[in-house]
Amino acid sequence: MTTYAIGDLQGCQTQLNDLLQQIDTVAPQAKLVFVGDIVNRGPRSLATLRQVRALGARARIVLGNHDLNLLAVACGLRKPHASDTLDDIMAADDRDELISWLRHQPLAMEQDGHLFVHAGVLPQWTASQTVALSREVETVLQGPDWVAFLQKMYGNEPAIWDDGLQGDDRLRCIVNALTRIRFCQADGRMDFKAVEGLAHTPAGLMPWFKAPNRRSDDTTIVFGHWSTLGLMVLPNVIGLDTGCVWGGQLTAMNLQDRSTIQVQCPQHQKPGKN
Ligand SMILES: [Mn+2]
Repeated sequence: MTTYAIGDLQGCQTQLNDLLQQIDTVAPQAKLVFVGDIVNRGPRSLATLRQVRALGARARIVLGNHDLNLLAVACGLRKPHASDTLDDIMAADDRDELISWLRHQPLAMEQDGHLFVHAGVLPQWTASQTVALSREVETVLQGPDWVAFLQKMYGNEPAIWDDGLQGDDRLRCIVNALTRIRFCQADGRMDFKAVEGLAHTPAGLMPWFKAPNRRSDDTTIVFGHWSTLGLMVLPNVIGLDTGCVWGGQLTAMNLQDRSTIQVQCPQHQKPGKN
């Protein structure tokens, strides 16, 4: 069975439609995995979320930082950012069902020998450990205390992993790695300032997937989140955020032969935000 991994949608539902039609032409019934940031910044967050959910068992997703932001806005913890485009979801009849569905999605998952995350993986984690740590977050997010958890989720510390981390610090570190990381130090200490591509790598930092002795390097990791990186294809690393909301493309990759399908997108947001 063919599987296509699909980069950040960010509410670009017109392009999602185009892309799905093209996939159906070459591989009808192909399985789909979305690498997160389904919503926000683009023009059609509600329609995008509904469409991905309606794909049912054919599609799986991992949550991105914008998807978590939607959950925080939906439960009243955060005010929408000026460039957020979540109002149509907030006003939708099926809002509660959509939010509940989103809240029950994973932050990391393995399928067909690939590990899927929105942003990245810390060098201390194996692929299976990454999924187990993601489960710790999912258990809380899907449980009765999910609003209290979201309230404590935001913040940049602790920026470095330690197996002994506990409670909110532990969950925050896991969420930040899986949904926000781009660059880190050699020891895996996360940086949250640099948002440019590899040509602008700050001194002392490296992309998370180049960290030395990364314990997940025996597994191909598929991720999104980093539009300034563009399409990144290495033997064991596939970055798929090609910046559709910024006027780039929406990219799908066939994970069997690594062929791509891309849809060009109009620019909905000016670069400079993430
Ligand atoms: Mn993101």
